[in-house]
Amino acid sequence: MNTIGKYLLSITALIFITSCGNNNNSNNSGAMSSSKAEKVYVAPGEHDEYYAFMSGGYSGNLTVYGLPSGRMLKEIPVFSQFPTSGYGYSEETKPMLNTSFGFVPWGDSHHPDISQTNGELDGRWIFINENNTPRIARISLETFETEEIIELPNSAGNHASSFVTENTEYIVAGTRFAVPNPQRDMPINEMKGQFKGPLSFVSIADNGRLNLEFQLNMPGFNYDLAHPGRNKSHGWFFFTSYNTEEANTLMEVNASQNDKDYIAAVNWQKIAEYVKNGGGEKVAGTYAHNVYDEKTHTATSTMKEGVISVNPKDVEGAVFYIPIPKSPHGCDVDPSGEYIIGSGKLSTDLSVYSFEKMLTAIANKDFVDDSYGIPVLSYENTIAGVVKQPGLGPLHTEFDGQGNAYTTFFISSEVVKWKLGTWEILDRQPTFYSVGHLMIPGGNSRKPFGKYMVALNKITKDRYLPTGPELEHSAQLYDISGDKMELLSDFPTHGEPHYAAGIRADIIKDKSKKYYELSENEHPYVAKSESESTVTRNGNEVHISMTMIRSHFSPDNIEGVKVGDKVYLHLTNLEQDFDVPHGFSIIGANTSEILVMPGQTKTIVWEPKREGVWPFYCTDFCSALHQEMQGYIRVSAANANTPLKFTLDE
Ligand code: K7E
Ligand code: CUA
Repeated sequence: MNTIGKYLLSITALIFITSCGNNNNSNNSGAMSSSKAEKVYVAPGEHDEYYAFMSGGYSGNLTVYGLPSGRMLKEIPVFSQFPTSGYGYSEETKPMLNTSFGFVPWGDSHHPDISQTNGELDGRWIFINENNTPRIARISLETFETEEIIELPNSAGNHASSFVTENTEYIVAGTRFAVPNPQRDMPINEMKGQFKGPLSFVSIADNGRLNLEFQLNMPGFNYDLAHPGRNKSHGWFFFTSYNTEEANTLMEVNASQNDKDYIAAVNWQKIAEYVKNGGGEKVAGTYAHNVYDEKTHTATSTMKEGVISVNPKDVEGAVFYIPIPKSPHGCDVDPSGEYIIGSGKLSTDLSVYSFEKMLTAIANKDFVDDSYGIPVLSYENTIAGVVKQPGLGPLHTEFDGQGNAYTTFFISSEVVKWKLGTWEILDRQPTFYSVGHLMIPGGNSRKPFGKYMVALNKITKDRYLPTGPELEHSAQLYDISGDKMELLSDFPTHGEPHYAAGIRADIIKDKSKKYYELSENEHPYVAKSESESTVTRNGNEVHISMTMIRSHFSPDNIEGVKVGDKVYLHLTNLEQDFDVPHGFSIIGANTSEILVMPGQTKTIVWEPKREGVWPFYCTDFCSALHQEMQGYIRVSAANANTPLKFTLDE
């Protein structure tokens, strides 16, 4: 949303300035503010009622907050190396960041979405997209660790994901940038009709395993956001697109020429059936599929080749376009599955489409046009209603399960509550400042928990103490249990949370893993007790299986390592107790420390460059004698014949 943001900022600087005025804290005094404080106060030792998972945007990660307190509970590394835990630095996790472009240490994550059963959040996994090097990740909500990352070939700018269908059958991913498919060397200004916009359909097995089933090779527009149908519209997916102009330069002007762009309505069940019956053709496409195994504590990366591509014209009755005014962004489906809300960023009104009317128009072959062979339905025959002049720059809509919708307006910097069916505006509340997405826990399911709403704001300005030119972004928590939305609190968020996913805490908290069973550890270099710790040499490779327990390493003195060796330190944390990690670091290592959870094994590589006696230590304050948790490795000259020796207390 950065680019959109800047664009809208530049064309509407005046409106923006007025909306970012100094009307903050207007109703925060006295008794009112103390009753608000009570609503967000979670006493020491007590737990929050909801988890909120915020995308990290350009941090590539996912952060976990408690609601209503706004306390940050954890940062989960997903697409970016994370020295705090060693993710992407340890030998076991480096494969997670492998791609067809090689090792990519960073990602841009926008939209988390929690798995569902029968349209309700089930709390098994959370998925999140990566925009820049198109990928989707699956994170376990038992371990809060990234377990799987699949790359999406032939796609560029995986923005319209990772939204899941109501039984977690599929995640779809759009391509934000139209690109040649297959990629090839060609003049950019010949893109019209030549570039494509493949939409990827990734299936999810019962054990969570992701599989790229097929890609729908759509015309070369930019597919921006998507949501699955639910309830009555289950089986369909809806994508907003922009740049139906197929412009390739000065997009802020040239991609805003047409009065209307399209929502693509895709009957994925029909296409899945078609593919199951042998439809589609296998086209080129190289992609990495990375899976983390909880037993070996190790990830493997497999490079895959080829993907089934479906031409939308080949599956009759599966793909349609619905006209939508002026550069749409958000595309949201209400809990009943009947209403599809498209937010034209430059439109003054909000268009709401009817799923039933769409089906009728399709049955009557009521088409007004076709675009590259895809039937275009009429606006008039699909529109359910229009929310008149709700605000400026609508982006995203969520639902409370009580028949109300909440839409964010970036330019007028507010959230507007309106009624589904009557389209009347019920309330509006300012946000500070320039809200992007909003999140109601479960807001993307059949059963939202309509108690809180979080506005995810782009600009922070004067809300907190200044911290130089860069301020963390800001979230605002609203109580939406009454007729009017009530702003309760602000809290800073890390990176750029575009979207977030919330869930009632009791659905997942009791399943949260406390430690890994040492007896189930199948890492090839595990040492399950101090007596199993070893040092072995194989040419110039030295493998050290070392244990950690409060408050020493075994072994803690090692000799016989030489300059030019490649030393693999395999660390096993012997603790079988909740929340007792140990860390490991050694001077001269060209990697981060690693943090090893109880029962887990992790490896760092150290290539000693100079002779000497080099210390290592535990990085996590684990006991009163944490500071004593240390040791030495003696490094001799490359041609020395110092015997290999390792001891703990001689
Ligand atoms: Cu609107 Cu990436 Cu969902 Cu940003 S996107 S706000
Ligand atoms: Cu182990 Cu500090």
